[in-house]
Amino acid sequence: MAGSLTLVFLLVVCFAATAADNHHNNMHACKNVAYGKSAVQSSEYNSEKYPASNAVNGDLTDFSHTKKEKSAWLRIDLGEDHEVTEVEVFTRPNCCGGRLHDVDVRVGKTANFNDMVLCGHFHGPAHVGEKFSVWCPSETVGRYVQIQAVGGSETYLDPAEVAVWGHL
Ligand SMILES: [Ca+2]
Repeated sequence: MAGSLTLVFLLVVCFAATAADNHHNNMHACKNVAYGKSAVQSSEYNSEKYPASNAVNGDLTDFSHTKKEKSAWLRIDLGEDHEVTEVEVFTRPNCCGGRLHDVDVRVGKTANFNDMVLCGHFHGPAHVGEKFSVWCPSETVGRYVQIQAVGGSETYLDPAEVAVWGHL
């Protein structure tokens, strides 16, 4: 429930940002452009139960899940370039929020993490049921969004959902 309320709140923020952009004649709707898109992750803990697509299905009660490894990552393919404003990463509702720490969020026109624009870094750790947000530099455009652990230690990456707020 708390997660759903959070999503609604940030929709409002997103629309406010859209209104502020109107002086640029940017009338495109701001929306979660990751929803229902394809996603891949660095490894599969259980590809049937916890596929990468669970992170972009709009359901905060299920999650994607990598194996425990260094530099675990999740990459979303938005299908085409989007101007990305903000990325939100939601932890699982009932467990393991503390696994989410020392994470970079990047957006790029190619799937090469090192060539992507850094939108933000989350030091963490998060708490169960929490989410964190990063705001991309203005006019960040890309097709791929990647969440990657950069702390150097082995960790699972198991977010409940990743919302990417942007424009076409
Ligand atoms: Ca989900």
